[in-house]
This record gives sequence, structure tokens and C-alpha cells, in this order.
Amino acid sequence: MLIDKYNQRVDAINSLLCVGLDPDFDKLPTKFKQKKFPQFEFNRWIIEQTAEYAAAFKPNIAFYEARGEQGIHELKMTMDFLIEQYPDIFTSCDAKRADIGNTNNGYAKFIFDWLGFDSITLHPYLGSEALKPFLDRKDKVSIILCRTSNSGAGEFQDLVVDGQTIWEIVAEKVANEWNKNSNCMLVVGATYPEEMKRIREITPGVTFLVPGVGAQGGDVGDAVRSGLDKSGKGLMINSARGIIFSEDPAKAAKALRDEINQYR
Ligand code: NUP
Repeated sequence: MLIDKYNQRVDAINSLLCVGLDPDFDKLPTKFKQKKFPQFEFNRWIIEQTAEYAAAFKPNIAFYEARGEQGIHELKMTMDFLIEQYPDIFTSCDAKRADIGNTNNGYAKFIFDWLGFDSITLHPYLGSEALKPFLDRKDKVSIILCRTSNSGAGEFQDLVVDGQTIWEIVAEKVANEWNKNSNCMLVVGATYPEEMKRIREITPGVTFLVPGVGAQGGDVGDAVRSGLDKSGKGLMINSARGIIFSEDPAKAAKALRDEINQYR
């Protein structure tokens, strides 16, 4: 079970930190922009700076797709580097996929098998039947959007159906149906700690990917207190811009790891 890979790393380095590898090309320091493989070289530097604090790395595929085949090539180089040099660190591809069944096989082949990611983010909009090809992958983790961190998250997610919000229904689906292989996680934004508390009640044993701290301004203490599970884990707290574009990424990663641990 690949969630064990994450938990073992959490225990080994005492960290719930996930470093977001979102190398927005326009924001790269000039010395990287000039290189043959700018996003890869930047990522390698970030990985080397932050690995000792990182339980997980999460590239968002958008920043690579934006550069076409060159970006995809550099994402592959990044994954090859991580798999070879840091095989204990959990990897997540933030791609928010999910389509009809046979189309999903294409996504799974690309992200799990070719790129070699441990996990993928998925939206639940097409329903259980559509998620099945991902959920059936016992060797990989499916991370399902539940309550996202953005300001407009509530437009659909807060809609009430039969007395429950959509995000509560998604959490219940994971609790009761989708997690039969113990390979599901949920995306729960740090910017909504009250909702996170409720989702923790519905899914006591599920690990949350938590974006929204750092650049998006979510409070680390609120998120940790709301989302921690009984074992003092259950969270993968992501920061991208707040670490990778800070003056000193190693220092920023250590500071966030320590801040998270202060509330555990
Ligand atoms: O609800 C979500 N919010 C969010 O920011 C779900 C996500 N997957 N993300 C992603 O997390 C976002 O696309 C980006 O890759 C990362 C947050 O980055 P940052 O705000 O720490 O720079």
C-alpha cells in the first residue's frame, strides 16, 4: 500500500510537509532560465535543498504542459531523478483528471506508469464508475478533490443535496465506497478549517492533501488542529510558491515543517 510509503517517510523524518514543484517558467531565476533544461535544473536544486524536510513532492502538471513537449520532458527528467535519488519520498501528480472509463486508462498509463508517480489528483464529477480505473490500482493512490482551497470553492462544493453539502457527500463516498483498497486520499484546503474538521469526522483514517498554506494565506495551526488524525498524522501539507520562490527554499521548508510540528 502506497500510503504506507508516505507514512513511513513521515515517521522517518518527522515531517508532514509536501513541497510543491510548480516551476512557473516566467518566475524562474535568470540563471535557470538560461539552462538547457530550466525547469528540471530548478527542480533538482529545490529537491536537493528541501528533501530532508519533504515527506512528499507534488508537481502540478500545468506548469510543465505550458511548455509543451519540452516541459513534459523536464517533468519526466524530474521524476526519473526523484525515483533514482529519493525513492523513499512520496510523489503526487496534481493533474485533476477523471473521464469515462477507457479514457482514464490513458491518464493512468501516462501518470502512473510512464511518469512513475505514486499518486494523482482526481475530481469526482463523473461519478464512481468513472473513477474505478484509478481506484482499482491498488499500487497507486487516488487523491480526490473534496473541499478545495480556492475562494470560489463553495460555488458547487457547498451545494446542499438531501441535507448534505457536496463535499460531505464526496467524503462519505470515500469513507463508505471508494476506499476499499485503502488507496484514497482527499484534497482539503487549509483555507477552510471548519470544513476540514467535519471531513476528519466523516473519514477518521483518510490522509488529506492540504494545499492553501503559504502563498494562499491559510493558517497552518488551524489546518493542523482541524485535520490531524488520531495517530498524529493524516496530513500532507503542501506549499509551492511559499517555498520554491522564497529567498532560501531550504530555510522556508524547514520553517514550515517546524511550524506544522509545533501543532502536532
Ligand atoms: O484546492 C486546491 N488548491 C490548490 O492550490 C487543490 C490543489 N490541487 N491546489 C494546488 O496546490 C495548486 O494548483 C498548486 O499546484 C498548489 C498550491 O500552490 P501554492 O499556492 O502553495 O503555490
